[in-house]
Amino acid sequence: MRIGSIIALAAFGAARLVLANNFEAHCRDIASQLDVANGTVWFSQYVPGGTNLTFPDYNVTCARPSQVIPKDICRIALYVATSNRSGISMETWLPRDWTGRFLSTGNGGLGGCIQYEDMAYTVGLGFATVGGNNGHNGTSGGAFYNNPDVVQDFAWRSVYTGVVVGKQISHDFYGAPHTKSYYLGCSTGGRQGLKMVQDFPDIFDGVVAGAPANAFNNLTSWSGHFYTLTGPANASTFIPASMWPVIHQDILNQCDRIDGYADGILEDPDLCQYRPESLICGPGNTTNCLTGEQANTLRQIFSPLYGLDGSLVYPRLQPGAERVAGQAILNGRPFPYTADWFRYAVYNDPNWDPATLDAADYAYAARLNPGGIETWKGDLSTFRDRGGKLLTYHGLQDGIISSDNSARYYNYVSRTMNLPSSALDSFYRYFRISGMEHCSGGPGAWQIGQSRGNASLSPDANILMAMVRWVENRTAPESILGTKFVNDTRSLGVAFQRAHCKYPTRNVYSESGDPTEPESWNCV
Ligand SMILES: *[C@@H]1O[C@H](CO)[C@@H](O)[C@H](O)[C@H]1NC(C)=O
Ligand SMILES: *[C@@H]1O[C@H](CO)[C@@H](O)[C@H](O)[C@H]1NC(C)=O
Ligand SMILES: *[C@@H]1O[C@H](CO)[C@@H](O)[C@H](O)[C@H]1NC(C)=O
Ligand SMILES: *[C@@H]1O[C@H](CO)[C@@H](O)[C@H](O)[C@H]1NC(C)=O
Ligand SMILES: *[C@@H]1O[C@H](CO)[C@@H](O)[C@H](O)[C@H]1NC(C)=O
Ligand SMILES: *[C@@H]1O[C@H](CO)[C@@H](O)[C@H](O)[C@H]1NC(C)=O
Ligand SMILES: *[C@@H]1O[C@H](CO)[C@@H](O)[C@H](O)[C@H]1NC(C)=O
Ligand SMILES: *[C@@H]1O[C@H](CO)[C@@H](O)[C@H](O)[C@H]1NC(C)=O
Ligand SMILES: *[C@@H]1O[C@H](CO)[C@@H](O)[C@H](O)[C@H]1NC(C)=O
Ligand SMILES: *[C@@H]1O[C@H](CO)[C@@H](O)[C@H](O)[C@H]1NC(C)=O
Ligand SMILES: CC(=O)N[C@H]1CO[C@H](CO)[C@@H](O)[C@@H]1O
Repeated sequence: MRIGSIIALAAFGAARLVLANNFEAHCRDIASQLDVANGTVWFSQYVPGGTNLTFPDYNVTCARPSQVIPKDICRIALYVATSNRSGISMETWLPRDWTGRFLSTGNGGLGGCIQYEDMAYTVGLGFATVGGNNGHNGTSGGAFYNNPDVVQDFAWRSVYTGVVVGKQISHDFYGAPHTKSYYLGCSTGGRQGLKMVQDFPDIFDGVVAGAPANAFNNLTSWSGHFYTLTGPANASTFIPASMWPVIHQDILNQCDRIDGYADGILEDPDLCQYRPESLICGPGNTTNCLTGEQANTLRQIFSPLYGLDGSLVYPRLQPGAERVAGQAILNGRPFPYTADWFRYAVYNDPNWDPATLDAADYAYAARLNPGGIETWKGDLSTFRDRGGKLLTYHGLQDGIISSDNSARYYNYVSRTMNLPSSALDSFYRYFRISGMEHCSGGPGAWQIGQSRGNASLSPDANILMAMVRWVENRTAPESILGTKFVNDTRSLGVAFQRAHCKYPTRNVYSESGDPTEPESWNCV
């Protein structure tokens, strides 16, 4: 291993010298020189740093019409067939200031969309970066209809193919193999990262998987079941949008002091057993309050979901996440990803009605497991044994994917591998990010370098650089320092910082000191 690394580093140094002078010409020529199995190279293009690239052919539902490129890169776009009826569009961005590192980005939702902003972030940090379209274009799941090969691309093959091809292109371009290989993704991107750790344990040295959509079929059942709880907006069980801020405040009233300090952020929502009956309207009162029936809806929303046989389908929505959930999954409309997944991947029936979703559907989808998408294997020993490192993180105010599922998976791996946290620590660490919504945003110190944004590049405060330090310098992160900027704008200054704890520890205020300072909190 060591000698291999030294040779790779030496080759990498030589390649840098050769490339330094003729980067542009080499980039122009590379398209015609590449030989990619099952691939068609569309073009290679030198893009100077600062360019605002536009993507006129890119599906409009992806809502990514342009991207500013931070550093000089060689951009290579291609198509790779994955079967006789499916394939991926992908891009490889190769920075002039290459660190020797390779990185794959992931996707989101049911898309269909190369995440150019993540590619820009990581080429800016010197990674040779790939991004793929997950086997189809756009945000809907319509492409799964009558085509299980597209489902397979979505479940694992797009990322896997992108990595195999991207590493080859990077090698061909720089004339040297990469030194270390990384992954960065959130949501569906988090699931894709875990899928690679589980099924292709030798393609990455370090995987950063945020808010992972694993247990995917069950997650999709859970997301869809809220519509069957709330009903449409005119149902007596429905909770109107105007009530979510009121409910959020009531939850804070009941639970915000559990961590020792009332700042609108629950450091451990697991400890919050919210009692919705406190909001039931008194006689003659109809404002900012709930009927008993609505309180029952709320009670069910904050309860785990069980199947026909009593087995757990998916954990509860965590209290604190209701403002985002109110907009995304509790809005009185069927959840679009659930509708698409069941229509096009599970039942292959465009007329399937999401209002009919029930426990028999949950069980059927979990058993069918289209494309092997569940991503719930608990034995990560192959990944561990070849030195792989896994960091997961999850916002504790995630109103789309319950963060309880990330703890559930961590504990499942612990039981499956028969390892306590002290042993998992050698290759797998999970950080709970208080006050963070789905992948980003929220009232907490949510900037942790998980994506483009304004977090520091210090490994103590940037989860990607923490991973690089872990893989390359063997220093594992004990906490992740999160930053909250005033109005989420860097130029307005830092509002506060908090060192997010490694699961299963949780943050508790020390009862003294400035609560905006990380030193005033302890992981216990
Ligand atoms: C990049 O170009 C697009 C399309 O012309 C434009 O809408 C966008 O504002 C530009 N971005 C920047 C940062 O200039
Ligand atoms: C190319 O595609 C064929 C058929 O889809 C497949 O059998 C083969 O494994 C692919 N080759 C590579 C290198 O992926
Ligand atoms: C595509 O390949 C499958 C086997 O993977 C085969 O059954 C099918 O006939 C092929 N379809 C076409 C159109 O070639
Ligand atoms: C996706 O879009 C690209 C253009 O950006 C196009 O070349 C490709 O054929 C499309 N793929 C599919 C599966 O429609
Ligand atoms: C763009 O994406 C939408 C939503 O996924 C899809 O319905 C449409 O067919 C796509 N358009 C093209 C040209 O691929
Ligand atoms: C809700 O509205 C739908 C039409 O949008 C109607 O069919 C249904 O009867 C209404 N239900 C109630 C309880 O008013
Ligand atoms: C109505 O009930 C809510 C929830 O208990 C309470 O906050 C509010 O003060 C009540 N309003 C009146 C006028 O009693
Ligand atoms: C998914 O739900 C089924 C019940 O529908 C359950 O038996 C199974 O254990 C669940 N799987 C996961 C990964 O949660
Ligand atoms: C690894 O350690 C060396 C020596 O202390 C240092 O120069 C380098 O920046 C470190 N790299 C990372 C990624 O932390
Ligand atoms: C932050 O945003 C709020 C609401 O938009 C605004 O009232 C406030 O002035 C902003 N603060 C600063 C320092 O810009
Ligand atoms: C200075 C600054 O605030 N820069 C960026 C912070 O991150 C957002 C995206 O998360 C960018 O839009 C800002 O330009």
